[in-house]
Amino acid sequence: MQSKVNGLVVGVVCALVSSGVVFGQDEARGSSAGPGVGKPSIVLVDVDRRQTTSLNGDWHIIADPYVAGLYDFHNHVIANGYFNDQVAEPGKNTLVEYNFAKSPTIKVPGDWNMQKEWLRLYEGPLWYEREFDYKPEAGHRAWLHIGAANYRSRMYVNGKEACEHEGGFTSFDCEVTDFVKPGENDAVIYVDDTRMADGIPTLKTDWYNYGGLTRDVSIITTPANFIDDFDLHLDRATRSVIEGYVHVEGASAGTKVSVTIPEAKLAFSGVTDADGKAAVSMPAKGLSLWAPGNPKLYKVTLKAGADSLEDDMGFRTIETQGTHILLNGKPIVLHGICIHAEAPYRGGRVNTDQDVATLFGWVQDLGANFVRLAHYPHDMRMERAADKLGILVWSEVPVYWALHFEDEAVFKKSQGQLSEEIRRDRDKASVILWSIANETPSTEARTTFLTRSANYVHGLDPTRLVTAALLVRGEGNTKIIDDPLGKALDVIGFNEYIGWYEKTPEAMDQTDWKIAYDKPLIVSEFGGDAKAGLHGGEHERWTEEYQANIFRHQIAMLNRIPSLRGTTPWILMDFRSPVRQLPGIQDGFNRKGLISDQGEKKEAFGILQKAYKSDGLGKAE
Ligand code: GCB
Repeated sequence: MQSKVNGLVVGVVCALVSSGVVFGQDEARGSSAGPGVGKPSIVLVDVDRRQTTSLNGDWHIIADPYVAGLYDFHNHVIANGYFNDQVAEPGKNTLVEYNFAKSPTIKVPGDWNMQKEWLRLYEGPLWYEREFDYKPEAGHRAWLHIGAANYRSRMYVNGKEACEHEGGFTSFDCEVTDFVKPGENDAVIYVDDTRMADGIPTLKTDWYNYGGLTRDVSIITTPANFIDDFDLHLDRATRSVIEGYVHVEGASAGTKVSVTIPEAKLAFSGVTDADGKAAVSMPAKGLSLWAPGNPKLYKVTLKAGADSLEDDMGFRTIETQGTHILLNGKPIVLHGICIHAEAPYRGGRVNTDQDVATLFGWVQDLGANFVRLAHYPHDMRMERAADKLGILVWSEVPVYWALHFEDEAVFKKSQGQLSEEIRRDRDKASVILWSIANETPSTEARTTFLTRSANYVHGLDPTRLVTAALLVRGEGNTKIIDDPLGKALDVIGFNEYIGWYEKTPEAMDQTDWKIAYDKPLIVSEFGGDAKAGLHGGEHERWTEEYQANIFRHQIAMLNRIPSLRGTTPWILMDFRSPVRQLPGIQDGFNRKGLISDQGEKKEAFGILQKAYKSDGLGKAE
């Protein structure tokens, strides 16, 4: 059984194209991530619906800039690495140069920067350790679930390496069935947030590099054979059939699978093929279709052998027709706003129900029906909330600015992040757009890389639309959208900052637009900084009046673009960024929020709100 299980786990990992970092003695900036045995992780679906033992709470930490926990003075791997969590036995003269139990603690989930002043600007390796009680169940498997570990991480349970991972914003799981024992167990996690030239993102971003275990950590228990992936969606052609698949990890051919939606009196049963996959197709006439204004979620029960999962799912279709976006066959206009995963009031990353409620409260107050979750996958609570509230979602990977597009290894990493993101969220009706990049340079290598990404995403999820936030060119008073990447996209996103990084707000009155694509457009960013409470004339930079003036002119200008189907101005709330240093104004924050990080609404909020509530920005047809 055991070898069979191991074999199957490896099989799943290959199918997933896990980012499965195998990082060894490296690499950028002399940092070293360890010997790299390369045990990959997988992504379990619906982890919030599984039996879990939370590992949130206090963890001991050791900051380890010289990676003493892995290597000796000649850079050889040491046996007594910190992952052993060794303590010198009383009475014996053993040399142990660390002690987790006597080291300080921080909370998980949470980055280290905001919890300890001495770690505020720390970027590098740091070890986490905690003990936990567990009761292994016969015939079951145990998984260490990590909501997010920024950026590279290695997971150990009771001194054994469970897996390693690269990518700071996607969730992942490592199997620890063979490592856990009844009673007290010890988890050690190594997280290194050193920025890397060949990372995703790369060295430079306009957001804070919050390091550590920034989202929930838990142990998940599953049956030996279990539903590890599924896709259930309404067919685009008739909107009267639910189709897709259920994959059962470890199942042999002929394993029975069922899907039921009791409220709609729908039931499907089938069997798995030799790969553990059962194709699903069930007539589903008369469903109440999910949409903003009707966020209808059905209880869906999936069963396979001893495993059973209950999800809450909406059913809808999304497609394009010429320059239109059709939701459930009808043209829609997306009144949106960009959001970073910056926690309101307290800073750090969004990772609680309260954070999510605050952000979506503001989104609803704005009159928006759409959010762009920039610039990386957010905590899954965001998509769950969007599903419940009827808010459409643009989801993105941190393929941001000048990545190493010519490097095949970087492409593989991007595939890993895309597949992890899609696998986690393909059950959410709110997610309609997968964004593959933001503001990338228009080079041949970039276009090849991202065209491959678009094809890859279409292959993984043909039911949704692919987009990217493109840069715009200018010639005199004309703005031109003709980035060659547009050919590979379903919906063209574009960012422009007229009135802030170029020209004046009034220049927009003279700006015309030339668009090379007969596709729907979303202006994925525009805006300008304002310090909440700073008032002055509408031509005084940094004042609320200046920002409001930009919004007024943007709204008028954008309404002259006939194919504009959506808007996500930059940004809902101010967010921490090390490239924003102006004392007294920015103080380490990008101030383009419509709301400050302390919840103060700026004048521009009201202007956008008025446009959205009166249906005065963009047109559905
Ligand atoms: C952009 C980026 C975004 C920045 C923003 C700004 O174009 O996509 O990440 O934060 O501009 O404020 O400059």
